[in-house]
Amino acid sequence: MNDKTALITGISGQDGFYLSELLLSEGYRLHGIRRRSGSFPSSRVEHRPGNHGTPGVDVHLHVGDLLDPIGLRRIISEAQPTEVYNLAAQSHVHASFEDPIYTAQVVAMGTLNLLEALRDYRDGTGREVRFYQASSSEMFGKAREAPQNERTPLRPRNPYACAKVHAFWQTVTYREAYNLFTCNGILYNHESPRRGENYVTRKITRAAARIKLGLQEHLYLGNLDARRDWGFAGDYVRAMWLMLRQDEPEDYVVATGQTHSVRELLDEAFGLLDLDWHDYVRSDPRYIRPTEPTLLCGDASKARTQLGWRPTVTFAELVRMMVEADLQAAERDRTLTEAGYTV
Ligand code: NAP
Ligand code: G4F
Repeated sequence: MNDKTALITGISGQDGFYLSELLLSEGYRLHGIRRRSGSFPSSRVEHRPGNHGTPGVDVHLHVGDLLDPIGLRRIISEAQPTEVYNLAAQSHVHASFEDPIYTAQVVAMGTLNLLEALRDYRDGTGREVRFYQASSSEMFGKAREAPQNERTPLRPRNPYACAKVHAFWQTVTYREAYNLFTCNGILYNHESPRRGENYVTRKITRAAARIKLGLQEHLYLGNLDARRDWGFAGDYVRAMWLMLRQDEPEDYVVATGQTHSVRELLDEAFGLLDLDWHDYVRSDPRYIRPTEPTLLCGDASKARTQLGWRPTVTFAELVRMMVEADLQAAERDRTLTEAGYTV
């Protein structure tokens, strides 16, 4: 058996994509869990490497769900992973206000289902497994200090963050109580051309490109004063992997340490296309959240010192990368539209 075998939950998401690329380049045998989809092939995994038996690409996709503990056990015993990356989540903060119970089930109980399955697997087989938990800066919520680090108290401000806090402490508990190698990566916002279209960065870069090409007239947004510490997803998955390379399991903050507002993001994205966003952006109260975090800005000194990790992509480079990708996608859409297709 290859001694580098990883299992990724949430492989169809943004981070699942970049982590798969990294692990494959590091020679891993890769297993991923994807949810059953009504449509076939599921559009979010159809393009993933190895899904069609690409020669030399060692990826096995399993249909499963964090809410199905029996299925998780079956997948783990089939995959025999040496590392597990738990990326699966209902990851949209605003959606968590509308679906708090579902969010808690997937994010909190789903993580516990996985940890329990891993504990039994390790105890039953004697095989050690290293575990990464996708924790979030949202756990700091109403932080009284900025920037935040690994010692900053957790003060979650929304159902998603509360569920992530539960998963965070279970991850610590399984490390301390059961001697499992478990790490929390407390990651700040990270984005890419693979970001879901309903997160603010991608919503803006996609709209700017479509407005430029005449495919869209307006962009409806919520709080333009919100600030985030935005980095590039490709950089952040490397930190996940590095955490599981250490001698001892620990928790790490991963961030750029710089924040920008949604307004600055609009300036940057629309500016690249010689557009003035004030002409197109409209306010929609439906996108305003009942609560927002105070100021999420991360101090990644520990990751820098212990993991040797640092971000390589600046905010301006990230926005450019996303606008360019969305412009290409919009050009494809325009071609299809002109040929009479509905996109
Ligand atoms: P994402 O694009 O929303 O991906 C989430 C993944 O979870 C998708 O593959 C989704 O599958 C899967 N999933 C959802 N519910 C599931 C369930 N019940 N069982 C199995 N799989 C399920 O999120 P991301 O941006 O890649 O983030 C990865 C992880 O990091 C998430 O846990 C997120 O909360 C956390 N995080 C993200 C950031 C960030 O800025 N991106 C920052 C901090 C923490 P479908 O394709 O079927 O929907
Ligand atoms: O892009 P967002 O939806 O990301 P948010 O809420 O920060 O959450 C993301 O990052 C977290 C890490 O800190 C992850 F844990 C989480 O899974 C997710 O990946 O919103 C960013 C900001 C918010 O303050 C929001 O109020 O943008 C503001 N915003 C303004 N108008 C909007 C909009 N956000 C969205 N999604 N859509 C809007 O129209």
